[in-house]
Amino acid sequence: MYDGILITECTSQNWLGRGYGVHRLANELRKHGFKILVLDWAFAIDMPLYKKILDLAMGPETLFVGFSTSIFPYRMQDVEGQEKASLLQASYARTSSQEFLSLQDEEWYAKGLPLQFANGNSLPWLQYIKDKNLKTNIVMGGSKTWEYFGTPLVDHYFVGMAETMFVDYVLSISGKGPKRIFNTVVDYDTKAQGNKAQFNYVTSTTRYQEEDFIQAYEGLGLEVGRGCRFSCSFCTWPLIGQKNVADYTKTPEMIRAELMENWERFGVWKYYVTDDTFNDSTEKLETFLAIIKSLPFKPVFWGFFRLDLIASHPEQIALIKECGFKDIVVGIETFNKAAGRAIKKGASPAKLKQALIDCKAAWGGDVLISSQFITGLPGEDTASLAESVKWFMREDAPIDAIGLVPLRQYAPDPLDRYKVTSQFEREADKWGYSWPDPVNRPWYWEKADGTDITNYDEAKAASDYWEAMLGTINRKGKWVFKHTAFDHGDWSWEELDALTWEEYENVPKVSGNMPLVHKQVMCDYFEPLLKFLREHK
Ligand code: B12
Ligand code: SF4
Repeated sequence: MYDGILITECTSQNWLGRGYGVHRLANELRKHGFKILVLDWAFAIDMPLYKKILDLAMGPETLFVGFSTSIFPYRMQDVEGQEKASLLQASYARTSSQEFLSLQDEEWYAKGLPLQFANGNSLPWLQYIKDKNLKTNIVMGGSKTWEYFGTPLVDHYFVGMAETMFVDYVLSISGKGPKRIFNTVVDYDTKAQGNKAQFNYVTSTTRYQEEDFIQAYEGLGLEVGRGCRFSCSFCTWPLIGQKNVADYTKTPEMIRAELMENWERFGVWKYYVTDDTFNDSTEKLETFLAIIKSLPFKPVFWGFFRLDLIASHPEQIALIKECGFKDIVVGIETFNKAAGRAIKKGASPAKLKQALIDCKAAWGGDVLISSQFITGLPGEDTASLAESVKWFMREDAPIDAIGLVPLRQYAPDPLDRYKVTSQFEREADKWGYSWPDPVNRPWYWEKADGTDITNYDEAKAASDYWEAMLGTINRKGKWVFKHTAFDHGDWSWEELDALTWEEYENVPKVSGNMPLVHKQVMCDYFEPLLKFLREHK
């Protein structure tokens, strides 16, 4: 029986990776002696499986069941009347996004917990918790929490990073710590920086349990630093504009220990790095490289990088490859000067293009580059978008995948004080944005900036059109993160690289093979977990 259960979705369109946020929280709670179960891959949890797990894991002492909304489907995404949640806005991995979206019509997927919750059918699921134990609290947290406000039977919503607030809460409800009153929406330390004696980020570490059934072929999360020193105008993350990013970079010893433990216990060698800007300083890359070189194995990484920083610090190009990054995302957003200035990414487009050319020339197929563009930014018209797309349509374009997404921003709402809004949302007048129907279509903005993209629908049509066109280019990159040991062993990068292109193309990838992914998580995770829970009841 567990003191607490945390349930999370992990987007499975691209690779098999765990939801890192709840494992973080579980680790912090375990320091206080709480017994916590984390349930990953919520998409595979249908009602019968959910009941089986709760029957085995819940008891009279269970203090809470928590749901992480971070990778839950978007609820308010150009869906008329919000009748049906959208899984993704779109994806930088454009070839998979349509296949992924089509899952909404697959019965087994539609019955899964995340889509049921997003479509407003969570009541029977939450009622089951209360029926088992009326005292068990139901909580929600994660980056989309505000979209789930008002869910029946939820006791509390946690906004932002929750290592301090959630631990305070569990200590309070368990009687192990000071009693305090918590509002329905808990948001008094959204950066988790308020009490260093209780939670010191730089020495925190994330360990996994036997009942996590971590497999060698998985990609685990790795947080090296937390917080971003930039403040892009469209960004809705709580930790932007941080002047003290160096204070929120983990110590080399902690990073090394986490990598070593996961290698020795589970054989894990793939990580998605959660830092929003991994290359915020060259020193950070050098320190990371020193850690990697000291390991007895060669891990590979996926991560986010700023292209303007690579352009102004070209020494980073060699370092990124040497560190073992195989798959990187650079958020370019636009090659339009006015739009670039508006979002506060004002580097010259010529410089950015040259940086991409230099990266591709240095990396070839060893480091694949994805990027995302945003349509509907101030000052950018369709002709400007067409020009950027034309540049990427060349067979030798220095990029491996490119996605376009319409600018996502919502009408002002009384609940805004509980969510992280973007600068565009806060200063909509300045940029010419308005929302004609804030109650029924809060995502639908209009824009008066003299360009021919005058509303959300036009921005969406433009992104769909150009994305489909870019999808016709045939690029020959081998994506190490998109693989899993479906009907073979855990292939190393070298084994994958040794395959001919034809062989590689015939290997099922995670994206587009959700029934196989489902089968695999049932076999490697849920079945052993049920057995474990039965044996430890
Ligand atoms: C890795 C990542 C991904 C991976 C996820 C892989 C995986 N298996 O998890 C992939 C590439 C698939 C992905 C996809 C997308 N992502 Co993303 N992603 C991230 C990223 C960089 C790291 C997430 C993470 O692990 N963070 C570290 C952990 C510790 O933080 P956390 O998850 O937020 O958890 C903390 C709190 O939220 C809270 N918490 C979380 N769960 C719970 C549950 C309870 C009960 C409680 C109390 C608290 C709580 O406590 C945790 C500890 O402090 C974040 C940015 C960031 N740095 O967080 C963006 C981010 C979450 N992504 C974002 C976006 C926009 C997307 C995409 C839409 C991109 C796209 N256009 O395709 C898709 C959407 C996917 C979806 N269905 O939602 C935005 C979300 C914006 C928003 N407000 O919703 C973020 C915040 C980036 C940003 N700067 O804007 N993403
Ligand atoms: S979009 Fe990325 S780089 Fe820009 S402020 Fe947000 S986290 Fe930082």
